[in-house]
Amino acid sequence: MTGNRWMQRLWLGAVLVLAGCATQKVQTPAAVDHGLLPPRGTTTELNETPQQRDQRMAWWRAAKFGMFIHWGVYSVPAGTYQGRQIPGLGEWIMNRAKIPCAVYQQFAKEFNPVQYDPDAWAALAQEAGMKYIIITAKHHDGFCMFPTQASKWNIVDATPYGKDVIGPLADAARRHGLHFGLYYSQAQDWNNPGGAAIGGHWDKAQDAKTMDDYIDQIAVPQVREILTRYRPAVLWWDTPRDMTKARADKLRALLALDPGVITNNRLGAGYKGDTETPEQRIPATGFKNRDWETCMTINGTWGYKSYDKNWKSSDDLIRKLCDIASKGGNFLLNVGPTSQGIIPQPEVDRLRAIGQWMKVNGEAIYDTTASPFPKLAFGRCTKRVTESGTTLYLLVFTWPSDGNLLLPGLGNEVTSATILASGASLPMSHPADGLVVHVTGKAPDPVVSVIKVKIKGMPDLSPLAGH
Ligand code: JFZ
Repeated sequence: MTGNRWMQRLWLGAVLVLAGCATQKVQTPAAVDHGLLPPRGTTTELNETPQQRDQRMAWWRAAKFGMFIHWGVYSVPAGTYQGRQIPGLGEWIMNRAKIPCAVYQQFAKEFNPVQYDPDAWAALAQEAGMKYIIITAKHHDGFCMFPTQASKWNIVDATPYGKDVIGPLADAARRHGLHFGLYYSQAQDWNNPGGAAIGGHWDKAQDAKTMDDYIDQIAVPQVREILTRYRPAVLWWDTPRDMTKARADKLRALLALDPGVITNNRLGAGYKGDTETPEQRIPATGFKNRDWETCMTINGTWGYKSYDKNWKSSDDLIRKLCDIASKGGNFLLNVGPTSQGIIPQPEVDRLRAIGQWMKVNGEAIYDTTASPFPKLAFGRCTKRVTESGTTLYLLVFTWPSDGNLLLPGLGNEVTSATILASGASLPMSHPADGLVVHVTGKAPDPVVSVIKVKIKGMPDLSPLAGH
C-alpha cells in the first residue's frame, strides 16, 4: 500500500468519525466536485429486513424502464481493426481481435467527445419515458470514464478530452428527475494487469500482476471511488469470471458505503444481489420472488459499431416493454454513443417513438405488477392493486376482429372498462368462461392499445383461466 493510499484511508476515517457525530454522510476528496450527496437509503442488501428491502427497491420496481449506456474507448475503432470488421460486440473488439494493450491504449488519444451533452442525453431518456440511466463507468477494457487515483487508464489522464463524463451525467440525470446508476466490470479488465479475461490473456502485460493484486489495487479502490463520489442508485456488476468468494466479499463489503444502492446478480461467488439480469431475451415467465430486468440492445451491439444497422423497430421495442412489464420485470434498453459523444440518430428516433406511446399509455406500465393471466389471446396485461381494488391494463397487440377481449376465468365484479387514451367507456359481459370487454372498429393505437379495467378486490381466477 502506498503512502498516498494510507493518507486517503486516514482522511476517510477521520471524516467518517466526524460525520458519524453529525450526519450519515461519507465524503471522499473527489466528492467535493459533485456536492455532498446523501445516501439514498439506510440499508443495503447486507443488513436489512424484507420490509426494508421493499422500501429500498420501491423506486426501481415502479420505474420499469431505464436507459443503458455503453460508452468507452471502443467507440473509436467502432468495430473495425486494421481494416477488418471484427465480428461480435463492439465493446469486445480488444478481446475478439486480440489487440495488444499498448496498441488498444492508443485509441484513447482519439477519444474526444466534444459533442457530449449530458443534459441532452438525460432529456432524451426522460422523453422516452425512462426513469433511470445506467452508464458504463468501466467496461471490460478497464478504461474508466471517470478520474481515478488507481490507474492512469482513465478519461482524464489518457484522452484529449481530459474531463470526467460520469459526474456531469449523474447531475443531469438527477436534474431531469431520473435515477442514476453505474455499470462496473469488476472481474474482467484487459488493460489493468491481473484483470480477468474470458478466453484468457493474450498480452504479457496482462500477466504483470495477479488477479488478487488487481482486485486490491484497481477494483476495490475504484468501486470505493464511484460509490462515494457519484452515489449510484444502481451498481451493475458484470461477467464474474474468476471471482472467488474472497474477491467478491471485498467488493460486496463496499456496498455499505452507499446505503440504498441496488445491485444485480453478476458479482460472482454465488451472490444473488437484488436483481436477475436476463440478457437480450425476455423470459417466458417472470422470476418467482425475484426482481428482474431484461437488458437489450436496439441493434446488435452494446458499444458503438459504425456498420451495425440491425435496428429493432420502435413497434417491436414498445411491445417488448409491454411484454416485460406483463411479466413483472424492468426493461433496460441500451444506447451506444459515438466517440464524439453522439447517440446515433436511429436510436434517438426509436426512443422518441417509445416516448410518444408512453406519454399516452405510461399509466399501464409504471408502478404495475405482473399479469394475473398465464395467457391472453389478444396480447398482454399488467395490474395495479390498491386498497380500493385492482386495475387491469389490457395491452392489446391484436385488435380482435370479433370485438371480444376475453379475460379467461376472471370472476370479479367489474367496475368499469375504458380506453386509456380517450377515456371512452366500453360495454362488458360476463359469460361463464370469464369477462369479456367489447370493442368496435379499428385499434385506437396502431402498436399497442390499452384498455383499463377496474375490478373489485384482488383478481379472482377460476382454473379455467387459459391453461
Ligand atoms: C456482458 C458484457 O460482456 C457485454 O459486453 C455487455 O456489457 C453486456 C450487458 O453484459 O455480456 C454478457 C453477460 C452475461 C450474459 C451474456 C453476456 N449472460 O448471463 O448470458
